[in-house]
Amino acid sequence: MDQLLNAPEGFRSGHIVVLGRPNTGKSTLFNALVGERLSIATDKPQTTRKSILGIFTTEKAQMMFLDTPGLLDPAYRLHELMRNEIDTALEGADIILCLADASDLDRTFDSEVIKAVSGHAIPVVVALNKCDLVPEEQAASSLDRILDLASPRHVLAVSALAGTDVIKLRERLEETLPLGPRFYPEDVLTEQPERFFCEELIREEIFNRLRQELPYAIAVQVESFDEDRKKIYIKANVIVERNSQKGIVIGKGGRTLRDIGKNARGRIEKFLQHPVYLDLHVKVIQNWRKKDTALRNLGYG
Ligand SMILES: Nc1nc2c(ncn2[C@@H]2O[C@H](COP(=O)(O)OP(=O)(O)OP(=O)(O)O)[C@@H](O)[C@H]2O)c(=O)[nH]1
Ligand SMILES: [Mg+2]
Repeated sequence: MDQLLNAPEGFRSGHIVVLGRPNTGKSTLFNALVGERLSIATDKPQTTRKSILGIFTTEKAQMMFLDTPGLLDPAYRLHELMRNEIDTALEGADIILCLADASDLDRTFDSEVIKAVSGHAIPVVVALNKCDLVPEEQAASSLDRILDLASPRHVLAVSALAGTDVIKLRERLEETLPLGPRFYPEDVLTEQPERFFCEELIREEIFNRLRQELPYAIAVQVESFDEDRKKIYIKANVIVERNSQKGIVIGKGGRTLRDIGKNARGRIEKFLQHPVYLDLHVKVIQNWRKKDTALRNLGYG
């Protein structure tokens, strides 16, 4: 953000922080609002670990969306760092876009979420997501309850997955932004480097493929990214916490790792719009989720 770019009078801009409990559909909605699949989304809670910037620019406004990890009570150091990501994002927020899950309102719009969105001087917009999963009357009474509990500036029912009322929500956010300059050229979508997205696409593949606790014990680190070849050469390590997990990730005869690599390569090629050679390895770093140095080396915190 070196220079502010020319913008017409009346232009609006600002940071919109997407906040909510794990698995409420924040990343799915973030992608729909930005119009690009920048953030990985899976059916498992705690998919997002770092906040991700996604920029949507119109003639009238520049919306800088920040996807964040799910709000949870930290159980180990990685969780604390995830919590810090939310707090840091909130420090620079112009609007809080809070997500509740229409099919699980009590859990996703509980006292802690209400506390997290209360007491800010900035507007709060609540989106009741996953409305495709509940009858219309239920969604309507949930909207009333949200208004009763937290009196946000706006409350809207949406379905991020089906795309229902996502544009309406984006228009509402646009109107709610403060007047401000254009911070980024209009073709800029994000700030994170390509490596980061490669790591995330591999991690998404692992989340989708592996069961139970294993996805949570995994991190992905791109060790080298060489564009000076016919195919982009990417060497990436899948980090696990214990030797026994290494065997599961590799699978019988290396099959699981091969399948993860094959699918991830396809996704990365689509993302980079270029052929890729993906060199995937599995590495053990004992208890990396609990150790500051390991977490730092893996890009967390
Ligand atoms: N039926 C339905 N499912 C949805 C909707 N939005 C998201 N989902 C699903 O909900 C699950 C979680 O979505 P994510 O976008 O990863 O949720 P998240 O809030 O980012 O989750 P964390 O990053 O783990 O906090 C995925 O399986 C999505 O496909 C929706 O509007 N309707
Ligand atoms: Mg997410």
